[in-house]
Amino acid sequence: MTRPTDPRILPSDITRSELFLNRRRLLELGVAGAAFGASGVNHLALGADAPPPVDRYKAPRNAAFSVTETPNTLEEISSYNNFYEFGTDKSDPAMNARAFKPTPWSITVDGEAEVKGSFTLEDILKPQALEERVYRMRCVEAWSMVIPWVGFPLGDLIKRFRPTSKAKYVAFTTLMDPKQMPGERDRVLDWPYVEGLRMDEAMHPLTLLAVGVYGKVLPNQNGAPIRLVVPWKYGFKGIKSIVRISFTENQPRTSWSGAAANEYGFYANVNPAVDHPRWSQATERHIGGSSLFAKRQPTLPFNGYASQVASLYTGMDLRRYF
Ligand SMILES: Nc1nc2c(c(=O)[nH]1)N[C@H]1C(S)=C(S)[C@@H](COP(=O)(O)O)O[C@H]1N2
Ligand SMILES: [Mo]
Repeated sequence: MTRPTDPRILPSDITRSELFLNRRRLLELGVAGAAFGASGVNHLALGADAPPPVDRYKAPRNAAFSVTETPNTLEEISSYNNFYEFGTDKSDPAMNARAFKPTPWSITVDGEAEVKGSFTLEDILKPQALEERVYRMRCVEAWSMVIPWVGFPLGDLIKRFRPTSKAKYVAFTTLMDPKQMPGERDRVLDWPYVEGLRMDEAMHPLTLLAVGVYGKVLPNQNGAPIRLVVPWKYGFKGIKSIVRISFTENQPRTSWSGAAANEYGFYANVNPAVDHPRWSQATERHIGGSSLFAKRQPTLPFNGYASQVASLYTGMDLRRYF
């Protein structure tokens, strides 16, 4: 993994401008506000003047790790986001992440591991076979979506770094760059955004590093170029735009527990029986469709993934470790 990067494989070589149609041109073409051509991407949902995402990550669906519910549209997935680095409203990331540059990208690996250093995204991706997985996603704010991610199991990457026996947790850090991430100029969170998993959670085959959605590169607002997806946990565990992975002996600090420890625990397993201090977690609002008349649906323990993950927490009091 420490070999020099082969410049021939740089995805940054794909000129986004070739695919770029600015808003004025769209207006001239009379298609502003309409679905974006054959790709089905709504250009405006992605943020006016944002280049449409590139079809770089077409990958076969892993049916064994996919739910059968209908996925949300790319428009929904890319226009209703939480990414405080780009603002605190759900519509802010799509607008404010337009100019964000997710290439070139590298990730620093440090802590309790034999293989450490700085690795380009290409180094990281080269040996990994990508697959599509349709996952149920659930935010602590009691809304949900179904998303066809493209990525690979985090555990496969972790093995390449050969964590030592002292590594009990894996910590993740988002890019700190207030020039590109205007939200980092406001002290709403203690930047940079950090998250962590216990090693067995990180190694679980459901835990994904995602680089795409619907076969396209991740829209910036969804955490380009690489983000974590942990489908049995509240969305805030799914840290975006990762620049550091650290193997630690002690439970790492996490941004949301740092901001409000009584509201956002380290474990954050989706649990309809444990209410958020300010609202119920028993039901959820599914984003999309005709949400005007949409009924709230019951929230499932571990977001429906209990048969796969409940055993990770045997013997733990999940009311205490929420
Ligand atoms: N760096 C970073 N990662 C983040 C967040 C954030 O504000 N900053 N928000 C989290 C929350 S609360 C949710 S619900 C999910 C939303 O992911 P999505 O916008 O791709 O649906 O991202 C998570 N990852
Ligand atoms: Mo969230």
